[in-house]
Amino acid sequence: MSDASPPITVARPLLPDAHELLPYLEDLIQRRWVTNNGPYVNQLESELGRFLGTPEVAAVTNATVGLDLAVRAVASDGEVITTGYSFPATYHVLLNNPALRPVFVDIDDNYGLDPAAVADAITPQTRAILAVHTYGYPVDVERFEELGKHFGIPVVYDAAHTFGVTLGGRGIATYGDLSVFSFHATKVFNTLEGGAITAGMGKEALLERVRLLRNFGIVNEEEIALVGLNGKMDEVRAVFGLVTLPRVRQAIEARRKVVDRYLGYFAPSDPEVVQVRTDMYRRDGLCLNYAYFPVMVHPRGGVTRDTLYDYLKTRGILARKYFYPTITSSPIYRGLYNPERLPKTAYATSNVLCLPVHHEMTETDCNRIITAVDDVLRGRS
Ligand code: T4K
Repeated sequence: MSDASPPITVARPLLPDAHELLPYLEDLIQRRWVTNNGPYVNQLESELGRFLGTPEVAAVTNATVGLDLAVRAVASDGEVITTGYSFPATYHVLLNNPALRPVFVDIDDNYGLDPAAVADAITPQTRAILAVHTYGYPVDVERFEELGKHFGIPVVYDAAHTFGVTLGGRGIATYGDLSVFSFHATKVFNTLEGGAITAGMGKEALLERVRLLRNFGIVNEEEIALVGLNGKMDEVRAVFGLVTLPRVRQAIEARRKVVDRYLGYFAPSDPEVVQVRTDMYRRDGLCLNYAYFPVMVHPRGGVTRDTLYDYLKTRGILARKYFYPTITSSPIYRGLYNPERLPKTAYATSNVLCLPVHHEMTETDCNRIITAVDDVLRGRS
């Protein structure tokens, strides 16, 4: 494949055809109701509830604001135990709230918050746990449920990557106290920018608090109950979501084919050199959405993540160093954590590369990527 081939990006938005949008846009323009809990947002919330297997959903303007709202709904001050191995949105929400103190603990082998490390970090000041289902791989939700119950601490999931993931037939949205999904253009399901918050089983009342916080804390024309902010989704983005949602299962199936091709190449490789979480794809009862395909490139194999990234780029393959930079690699976070406690976070920050996965990728694209990776790993680059 020549370098003149079009670049393959790490992600690509799932978009409707323009003609599908027009009747909705004409309707909302005629109606003159374009935001503030409009009918299309309400409809999208109902349809998302059915898709995610949860009774209620609160749509938000993006997942970053959604995380802020979810954390505010469960914790007004004190410590929040979280991960530094994530997109900055996760921990910036905590760092931007002067009443909260993030306590960073390490990740496990699946890149998620390690429940044992969380248990060790719980103190009388702990007010919440904020865990991320990184790359769409669920964290150990059973163990977090036990911890939450035992210590009386709410568990919030950053579910930005896990749209449509199920465990034993149960939607990932139904675990913990609250979950926050991202509908950014690069995600499995998108509304250009956007997101949603769901409540865990038996925690539905929390969503009322979230809805209040999402609308500045205003109850009605006479009453403000909470110091909230503006987290609302508008009608245009809701329309994009409504038209796109019926296509998501097909898009996930297209992603699965890409990942199967990657696994065909990577699964037999030496995990001392290059490692993928093949176990995740074979786990009984776990239905993934194939959001990302992280590859750990162990530098002891003679190749580094960065040399692989650079070479792929020369071949028009735009893999991404998700997640780099993180708290362990950026000087601005110095003093906020103990580096000795985060060895896996630091290692993953330096050595993980996410290969492109999206619904428009063809078999030819996959072969082009696998050939380029193989060139690097076999020293032919
Ligand atoms: N929690 C976690 C764990 C997250 O990963 C994220 C966001 C959040 C919370 C916060 O969610 P939001 O507040 O965003 O809802 C992207 C996304 O902007 C970000 O949403 C996402 N995670 C993160 C992992 O990736 P960048 O800076 O890498 O995106 P960018 O612009 O480089 O796009 C990546 C590729 O996607 C491009 O090379 C091409 C393709 N693309 C992108 C856009 C925007 C398109 O084809 N079309 C597009 O419109 O952050």
